[in-house]
Amino acid sequence: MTKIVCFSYDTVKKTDILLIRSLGVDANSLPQGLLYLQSFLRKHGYKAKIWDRYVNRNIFQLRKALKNVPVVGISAMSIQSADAIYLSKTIRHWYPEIKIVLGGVHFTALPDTAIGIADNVVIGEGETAIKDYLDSCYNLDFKITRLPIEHLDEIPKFTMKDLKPLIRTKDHFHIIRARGCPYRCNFCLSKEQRPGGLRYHSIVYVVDYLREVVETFDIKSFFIVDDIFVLSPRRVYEFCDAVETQIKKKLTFSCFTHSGHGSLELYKRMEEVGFEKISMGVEHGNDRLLEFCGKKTTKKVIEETCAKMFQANIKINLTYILGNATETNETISETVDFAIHLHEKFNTSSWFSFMQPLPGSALFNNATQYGAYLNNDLQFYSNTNPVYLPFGVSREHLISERERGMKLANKQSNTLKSLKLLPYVKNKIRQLYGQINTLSIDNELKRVRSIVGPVTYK
Ligand code: B12
Ligand code: SF4
Repeated sequence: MTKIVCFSYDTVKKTDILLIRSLGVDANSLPQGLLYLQSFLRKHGYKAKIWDRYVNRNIFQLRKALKNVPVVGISAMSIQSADAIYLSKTIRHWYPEIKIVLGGVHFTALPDTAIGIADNVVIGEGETAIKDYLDSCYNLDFKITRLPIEHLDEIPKFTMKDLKPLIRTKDHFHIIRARGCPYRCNFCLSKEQRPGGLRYHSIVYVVDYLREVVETFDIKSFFIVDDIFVLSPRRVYEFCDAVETQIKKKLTFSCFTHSGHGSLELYKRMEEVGFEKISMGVEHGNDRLLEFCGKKTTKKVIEETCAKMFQANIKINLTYILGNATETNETISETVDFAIHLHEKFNTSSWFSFMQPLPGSALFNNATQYGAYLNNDLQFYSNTNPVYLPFGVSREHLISERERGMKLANKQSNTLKSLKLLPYVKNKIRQLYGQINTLSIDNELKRVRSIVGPVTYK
């Protein structure tokens, strides 16, 4: 398609679009989705800039940055949706002529909620959609859906210049090797939400990018945030070989696995090249619930997978969900007991979340069939506040069992603590820094909430 010039100043090369990541709870992450859009747009001749609200929350500076920008793209997960609504309305008020496009997992799940606050909404992966939107001079139907990009390497690597202002920590720098997951857990994105299937970047693409990040920012600790990194053993070996031969510095990695995937040899090989911690969603300590929620695994398989990682000398971080549909007080206790058992056997660390029926998940559509909302305001969804209660479970039991789990499934002996004094102190300093940062995010979120009011769709 020929590119139509929408603005007379196009030739001077001003910003074609400002991409904003909205604010929610903090996770020290990078706005990867927006970085992908920026790179893809650059390849097609457009200049996109990123405004990350986690980096800069100053609303007056944002107003200034928007001068002469024709289009704004705002990205949100559900916990960031209040901020996205606030930004849309505020920008519309400041600059009625600016086109506003909403995107990201929240608006993909609930596109109709963009009506009245934005000009357009992009459903699903946004690279081709946003390019077509700019190509058309903002003249597409309200809801824009395009096929996901099949070959991920078609999106150029993020440049170091783009990354520089967005890096807030050198710890666990996020990278992506693949998109997609073959499982369909009832609390995660449903099939309709991600039609693209499993796709990988080539090894050359990933390792070149890794090397550039290491050399430019002296970053040595990486978190590969693919849904399940170990799905294809061949690709994991390929990654390990490439890191070993092509990167001169000693790096550390963490990633997600899924029970039943990865042999002992594979985990040993991963440990050799620097994988020091692997996270796995266990979710439930009851086989019926593991089947019901879509994890397609059993307690036995989970334990076997932990045993392999433990033998390979990799630290194991396990996450659990309390309060899924069809749970009872007994199954909640079984989950906590299972977590304590795995902790005692494999020294795992454990994190317990209360179930949150998130837009885009199967549970969001049928939650009230199995239980009741305690609070359906998306702004208050968090891992530590129960917002949903299955019919067979009491609130008190849910809360007290989480406390028991957090205490006993993370217990560390004093001798172990004192032996690891340095990492312990480092961790405390990091926590303190995190708390200060979170405080200022919390203040901005409080302000936004008081303006937007409740965000409820159920
Ligand atoms: C990696 C990951 C994380 C990482 C990093 C998160 C991050 N902010 O970068 C960590 C582990 C820190 C994390 C934490 C959380 N996560 Co998370 N996470 C993911 C995961 C597995 C991949 C995200 C990713 O990087 N995708 C790759 C990029 C390329 O995709 P993308 O961001 O969606 O962007 C594309 C499109 O959405 C679109 N797009 C996005 N924005 C825009 C904007 C415009 C204008 C346009 C046009 C297009 C567009 O185009 C992009 C490119 O194609 C997803 C599941 C998934 N597969 O998506 C869950 C997921 C996004 N996480 C989820 C949740 C709930 C959380 C937490 C709230 C969990 C918790 N309770 O603590 C926290 C929140 C942290 C935070 N404040 O960011 C949910 C969100 C559900 C929802 N309805 O909001 C998901 C979908 C998983 C699930 N449960 O279903 N997460
Ligand atoms: S929870 Fe994990 S395994 Fe389940 S669908 Fe989501 S990413 Fe896949």
